[in-house]
Amino acid sequence: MLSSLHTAAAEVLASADAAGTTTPAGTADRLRPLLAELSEAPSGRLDYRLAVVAPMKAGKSTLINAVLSRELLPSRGPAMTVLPTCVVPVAAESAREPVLTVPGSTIEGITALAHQLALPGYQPAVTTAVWQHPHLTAAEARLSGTGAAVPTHRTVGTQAIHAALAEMNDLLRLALTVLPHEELLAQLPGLQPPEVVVPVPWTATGPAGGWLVLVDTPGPDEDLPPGMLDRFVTQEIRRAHELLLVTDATRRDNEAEHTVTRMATSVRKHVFTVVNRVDMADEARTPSSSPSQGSGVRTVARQGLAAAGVLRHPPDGERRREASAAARAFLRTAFPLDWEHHAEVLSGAEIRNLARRQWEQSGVPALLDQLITVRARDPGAWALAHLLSRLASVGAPAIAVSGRPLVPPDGITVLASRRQQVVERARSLYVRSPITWR
Ligand SMILES: Nc1nc2c(ncn2[C@@H]2O[C@H](COP(=O)(O)OP(=O)(O)OP(=O)(O)O)[C@@H](O)[C@H]2O)c(=O)[nH]1
Ligand SMILES: [Mg+2]
Repeated sequence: MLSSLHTAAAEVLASADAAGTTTPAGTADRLRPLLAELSEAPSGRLDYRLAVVAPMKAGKSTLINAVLSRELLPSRGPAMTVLPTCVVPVAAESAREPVLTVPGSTIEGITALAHQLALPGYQPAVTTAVWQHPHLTAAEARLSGTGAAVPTHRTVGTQAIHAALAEMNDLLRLALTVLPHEELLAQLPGLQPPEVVVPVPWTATGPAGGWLVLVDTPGPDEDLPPGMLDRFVTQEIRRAHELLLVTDATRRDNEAEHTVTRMATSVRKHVFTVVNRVDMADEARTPSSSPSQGSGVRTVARQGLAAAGVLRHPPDGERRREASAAARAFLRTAFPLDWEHHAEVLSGAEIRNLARRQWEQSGVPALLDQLITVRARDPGAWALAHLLSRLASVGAPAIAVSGRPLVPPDGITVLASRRQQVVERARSLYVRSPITWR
């Protein structure tokens, strides 16, 4: 459907680049970045990217895990995420288990960093870094092993993916802490986000006709070499169609929150706001309305994740061991001081009822209802609407500019009319979607 638009856009650009010609101001600059998206579409994959951005430790990874109903992305008390990670939720029938794919360029980049870190000259710096950040001990141990620090291209299953992502992120964190700035700058641009396709209970979308991609990002305010993580975050903000800005209810109105909010709002994309960790903040510090960007919800991601773990397993399903591990993890979160007592006295049905209540109270269902499931129903349509609206701003049909030849003579008119044809077609294809086609 979009190939005719790509041809028209390429013709406008080719004419605009020809010597001595004039196009309406800014046309080429606005059109050029769209060309890649227009040519990607005929290959059948239209992504709608929703980037999750926040200061460090606001709970980005935990929130995505809660949405996925499984502990897939690594999270912990000390700083964790370095490399942005794409997550594609699909219908449970489309995939039995989550599958992680790491791009070849990322494997090469991380392998090169691992080899550098393993050089004897860096040993003292690595030892000091691990002494300061004991959670990196495992990454150091893998470096001295034989090639075990190298990520593999494909990994299947929640636990294996969790471990693989934790390894990759910790290795990168060690590299960011130890290696000189210039050497890192040479490797980092080659690191493309890994991608995990995950079965979830709340969508019927298979891997066809457009994918919703949730992008987990690092906290740009981390105490690492300046600019390193900003670069990843800025790139994902630029690539995203829409942003999910998470703020931490226990750390409101500080410099970190202002920085991330500025980064998110500077690009003029729709921002949906989540105030997370509301269980840890007193009401006085958490205004009931969300920050300035309009729509938003308040969440307790950790509670949502623990409850979802219980609810994901059918009460009489085959995976009993996993179900009882999920029940224990849930009770540990719900009753940190005496969870063992609750494990003894509560029946399976009582634990499920409690989990259902806590899931509802966690705010995660509200996030699903207000934002995520709406986008997941027709991600291709949302991506297309976004693309068409950006194309609409490229240039009005050309009018003569101070007597000089106008180029393309009618290229922009052709582009505009093809765009209109695509809009009409999309209107008839996606009649039930809440998108306003313009
Ligand atoms: N009490 C409470 N803890 C939470 C909540 N959400 C996340 N956490 C905990 O906060 C810690 C940090 O969560 P992460 O998901 O790693 O946060 P993040 O924003 O991804 O962190 P970085 O990737 O390091 O920037 C973990 O120990 C989570 O279990 C919440 O709503 N309430
Ligand atoms: Mg994280």
